[in-house]
Amino acid sequence: MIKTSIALISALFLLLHGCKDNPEKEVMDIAENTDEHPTLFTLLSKEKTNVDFENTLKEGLNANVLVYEYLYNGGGVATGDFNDDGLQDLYFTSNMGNNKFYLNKGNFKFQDVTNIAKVTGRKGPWKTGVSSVDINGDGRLDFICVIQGRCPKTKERTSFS
Ligand SMILES: [Ca+2]
Ligand SMILES: [Ca+2]
Repeated sequence: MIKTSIALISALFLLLHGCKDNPEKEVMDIAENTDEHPTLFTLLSKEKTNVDFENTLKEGLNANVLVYEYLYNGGGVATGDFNDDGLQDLYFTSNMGNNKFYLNKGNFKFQDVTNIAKVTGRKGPWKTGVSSVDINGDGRLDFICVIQGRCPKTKERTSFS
């Protein structure tokens, strides 16, 4: 009986502290950097960085957690100096939309070069992640995207660097 009561009280405590009224408020609290609560990271706006990538999911009959349990696992991000200028660039995968590739221009400014580099990824779902590696051993960094689900044999391996 005592173990059950302790478990219920613990569950109630976790439930109450796990629920927040306003998740955006929490993000803003984390971003506030004060002398009393110094932060390691600073939230930068898309207006400052030009990074406007969003992994937007559109739920439907064939896209919901009952059909696909990994629906909310998210996309991926890879960093690396893909153009050998000494600055870390960014590549984001979107589960349902177009991937985005940003070249670092310095001072936290990025340029969207997705269409120039022709690296939007395949049309439609389901792009799950990305990693940076010199996959072909030519000494230049590549990024490799992961797609989950069925696709034609001819589309199984597509690389770009
Ligand atoms: Ca770079
Ligand atoms: Ca390479």
